[in-house]
Amino acid sequence: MKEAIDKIFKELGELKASSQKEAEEARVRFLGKKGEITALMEEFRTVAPELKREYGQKLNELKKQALAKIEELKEQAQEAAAEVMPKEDLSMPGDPQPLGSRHPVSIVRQQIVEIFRKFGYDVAEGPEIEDDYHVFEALNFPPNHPAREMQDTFFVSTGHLNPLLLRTHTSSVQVRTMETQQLPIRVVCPGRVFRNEAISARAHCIFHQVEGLYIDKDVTFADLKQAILLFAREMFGPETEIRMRPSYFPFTEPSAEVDVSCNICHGKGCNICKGTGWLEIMGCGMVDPNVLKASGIDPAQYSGFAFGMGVERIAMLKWQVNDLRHYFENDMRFLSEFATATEV
Ligand code: 2NM
Repeated sequence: MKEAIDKIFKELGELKASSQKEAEEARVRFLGKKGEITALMEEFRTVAPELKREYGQKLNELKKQALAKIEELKEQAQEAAAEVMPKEDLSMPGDPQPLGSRHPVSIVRQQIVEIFRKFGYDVAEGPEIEDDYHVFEALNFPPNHPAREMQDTFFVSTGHLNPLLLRTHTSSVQVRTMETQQLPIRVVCPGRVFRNEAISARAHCIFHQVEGLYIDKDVTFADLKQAILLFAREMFGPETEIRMRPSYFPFTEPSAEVDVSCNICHGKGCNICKGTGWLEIMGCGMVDPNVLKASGIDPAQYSGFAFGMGVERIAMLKWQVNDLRHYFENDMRFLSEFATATEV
């Protein structure tokens, strides 16, 4: 019996387990119902009385060591398993990654540009920080025109002849086009513009414009009217009619405001068109000879038309949004309304 006890002591010392399962197998082998130590405990009953004390102590010690060793092996196996097993449950579905969508202002700007591109217009962009010359001087704004005042324009630098400012319209890009491009010119200029205005349901200090310019020999007001009519029908539907009302801009003569027929009430009168049956969408006119001259184009040989529209305004009409501020607040509940409205 003594040898058997010593043999198990030795085996316990060398015992290893690479998994919980092996550790459990070792427990069964030594301490299970038919285990080696259990068998020795049985045998102990038959040991001669004078040896009982010595063997009893040894057996108790052996059992204690076996229990401790197996416990240790189980803990080691568990730690090793935790290291290779990720803590996350890989069978769980992934984190949702919601797709973004285009901003409604961006959708409408692209739609406007795309219509004119189809008509053969190029697209031009230019700087948002401009100089007085390209925003006002070259566009026939008289020196004391109110648009040049601090309360209308954001200035970047003042105190000299050609101050830097944030452009109040994208016409400055068209001046740069007239200065550099060969004639004839057909161009649309989309972009951000800045005006020092109090923010309200209908005005914002930052908004977006698309302006257009067409210069060639013998361009007439009839060409302007037809271009605007075709645009309006592409944008608002084939039934759309337009009307023009006389207006004034420093850079065009004659000038007009353009209305489209209200395609919500079809002239019956609704709260979108304020009962008039018409919606104002843009300004336009024949380019003033002074503007052509300033950019080196001979008004005796060439004539042209120009137009400008606010993208937010068109977007408000298109989607019947009654407050411009929705387009700047980036409230997800508003923006997600346009999640699928990306087609042009
Ligand atoms: C408008 C209305 C009328 C316009 C004029 C020019 C340029 F550069 F040719 F002189 N660009 N855009 C224009 C004309 C803009 O916006 C309401």
